[in-house]
Amino acid sequence: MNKWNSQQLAWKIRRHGIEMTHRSGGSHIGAVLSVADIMAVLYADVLQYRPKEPDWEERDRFILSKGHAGASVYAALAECGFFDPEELTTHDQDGSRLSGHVSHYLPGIDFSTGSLGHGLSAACGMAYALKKDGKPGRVFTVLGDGECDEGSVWEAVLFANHFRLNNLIAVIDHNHMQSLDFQENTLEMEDFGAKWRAFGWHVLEINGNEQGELKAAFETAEERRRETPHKPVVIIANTIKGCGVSFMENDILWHYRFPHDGWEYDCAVLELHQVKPNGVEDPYTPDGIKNPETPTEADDIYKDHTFTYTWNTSYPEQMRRAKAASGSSFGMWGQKGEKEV
Ligand SMILES: Cc1ncc(C[n+]2csc(CCOP(=O)(O)OP(=O)(O)O)c2C)c(N)n1
Ligand SMILES: [Mg+2]
Repeated sequence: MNKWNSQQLAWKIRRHGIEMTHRSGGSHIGAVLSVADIMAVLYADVLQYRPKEPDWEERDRFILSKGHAGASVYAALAECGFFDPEELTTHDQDGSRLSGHVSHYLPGIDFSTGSLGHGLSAACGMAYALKKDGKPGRVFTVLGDGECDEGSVWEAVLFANHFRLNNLIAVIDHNHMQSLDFQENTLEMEDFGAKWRAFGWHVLEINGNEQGELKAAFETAEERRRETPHKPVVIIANTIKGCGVSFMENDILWHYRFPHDGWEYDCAVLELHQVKPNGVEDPYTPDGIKNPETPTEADDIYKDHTFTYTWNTSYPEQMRRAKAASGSSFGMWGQKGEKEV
């Protein structure tokens, strides 16, 4: 049905994400890389849609509530046939439909996002209306973990339970980081799963950069919502911010910084080329990078850029916990040597 399998699509999302932020000087590449596997599994394996008929009544609805990662949904939509992937190069530029945060001017986007804390509420409204009208579509939304600091998220969590919205599936991109620091240094959320459970939701906790785990979780979510038709489902997907480019992983610098000309862009592209799945072409640098620049000792790489580092003595422990929770470590692509199709 789909042109790409989820491994191929995740790679495409990452490669487009690097290019789009590189060209536009736009932010949030760390957030795009962390959510890439979630988006790929959704668009390759889970969501029901018709790219040439984006308003198809029976489609599943999707809202990327962490709208600052707009590049990820744009790349997924373009690669799945909603619009020409060439348009991705206009990302975040004057006059483009592809604004830095998600815009409903694009086919396949049902709701604009970027101001955090609204996607789940909108998803609740859609799920409620579909249920009330006896329509088949499901509603999926992806939130950031830092986004869950917003009070409106928890109002929506209550609402979904009260109205028994079992056609609603939320995914949290739990990368343990927000814009300036680790989540637990900003606003403590643990035990995150227990909070959702206490609000009446089915909770599944997985590694959100492992596509096998993601696929299994979406299947379980489908079973759960049929078995217990009174509960919404949340998948807490533990991820790594920046996943797929070793020097961006778990480094908060890459929330706002874009890959600059020189070693930042060259090394990011090279790393992606090392794990390019069969059957996928790189539309920007098909042969990789000839004579790539590499970082020197003086370059700002593998240093800590979190806000609280200077005073927070528990930092190394937090780092260890974040990595353990996502079941991975720095440079995971290189270590896993994945080349699946
Ligand atoms: C209401 C609102 N406040 C602040 C921001 C600025 N902002 C953009 S991204 C971000 C951090 C979000 O962290 P998280 O939800 O964990 O997303 P991640 O980038 O880690 O995936 C913030 C505070 C915003 N977009 N909306
Ligand atoms: Mg986060």
